[in-house]
Amino acid sequence: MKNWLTKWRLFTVFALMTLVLAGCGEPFLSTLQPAGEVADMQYSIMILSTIMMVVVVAVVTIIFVYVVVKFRRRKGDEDKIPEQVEGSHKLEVIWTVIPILLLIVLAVPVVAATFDLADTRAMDKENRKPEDALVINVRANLYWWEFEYPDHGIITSQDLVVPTDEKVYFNLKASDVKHSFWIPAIGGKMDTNTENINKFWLQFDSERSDLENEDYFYGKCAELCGPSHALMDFKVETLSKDEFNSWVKGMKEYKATAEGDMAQQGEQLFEEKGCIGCHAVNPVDERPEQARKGPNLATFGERSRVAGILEHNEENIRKWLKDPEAYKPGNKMTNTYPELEDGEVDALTEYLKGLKLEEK
Ligand code: HEC
Ligand SMILES: [Cu+2]
Repeated sequence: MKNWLTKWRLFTVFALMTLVLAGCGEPFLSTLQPAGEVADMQYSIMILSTIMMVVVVAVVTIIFVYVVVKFRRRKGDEDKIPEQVEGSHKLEVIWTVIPILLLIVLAVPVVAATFDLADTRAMDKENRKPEDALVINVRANLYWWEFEYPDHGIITSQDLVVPTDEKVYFNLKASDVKHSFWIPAIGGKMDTNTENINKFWLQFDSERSDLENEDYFYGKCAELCGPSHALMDFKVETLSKDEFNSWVKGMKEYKATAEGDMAQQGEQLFEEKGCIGCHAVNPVDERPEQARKGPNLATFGERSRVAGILEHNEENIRKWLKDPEAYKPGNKMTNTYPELEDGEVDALTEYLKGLKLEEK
């Protein structure tokens, strides 16, 4: 009876694991469906090492079964001792050389790829021009992301916008605790630290960026950083070079506006309630980064998510402003402003919804 129970318990665990793993594999979020040069490289190394592991396991299993069958104790032969191979020179050499060969086969592409991925000379070049190599400074914060385009003097939050089919170079750092920057379908990940800047590059493939159901690739924080770590998501929007250039132009000229009474009331509240102390509403923000305590809200009206996670609609904006703690425990906005009346929430929501790049 007990035996039977244990067996079924194990079965249930495996069945559940299969179910959970079946949730992986969305193209906008999967290492197994690479959509860029870096992800391709990492994927092929994964495949190579998996094949090698499977071959090793298979060969060892076959030898094991063969030995068990061949050398089993037979009736009548109970006292017979088979030939002893301890210290056999030949065998020792064989099983030392094979792993060495396997390691070499694995090491050569891994080391080559490592150097390739770490090659950020283009971004450090003296007199680098923005056309040669696009550089983006990523700053990870509890629990939001900031993307600064130093060549263009603009800042975005939560939504990373990149051109396709070219190398994009990243300076990575964190402003509070260690986080990790990861776009599963594109490559990575790399830690963002508080005490130094890590650098790497990624490339976003135009063809494979044509996602069927999602408009965006998903980015994640891959280093446990606090209660809302799992909610520290960002989106990646991929644009052709031309589209990207006109986006940059639009962002440089962008000025937050409030149209209509309600939105203007919201704009006023945004200052009175101290929101402006943490949130800029324009992409050109020359304050030092310590002063940028919350996500830049420029173009917030056209984001696909509120706070990186909630679907972007009026109701969710209201809910977030009323009680951010309910959606992202431990976030740095909770309790930093007086409680808002319903009318105030309405006005603020109207103002935020109107922060758009379009039709400007
Ligand atoms: C002490 C600084 C601070 C103040 C004051 C503050 N916020 Fe925030 N806000 C933040 C932080 C930090 C986040 C990011 C939370 C997260 O995602 O973990 C945030 C997130 C948001 C978001 C979601 C942003 C996004 O990118 O999706 C909105 C909208 C927002 N705040 C509006 C407001 C409004 C309106 C006020 C004023 C009533 C306000 N905030 C006051 C720090 C602040
Ligand atoms: Cu994090």
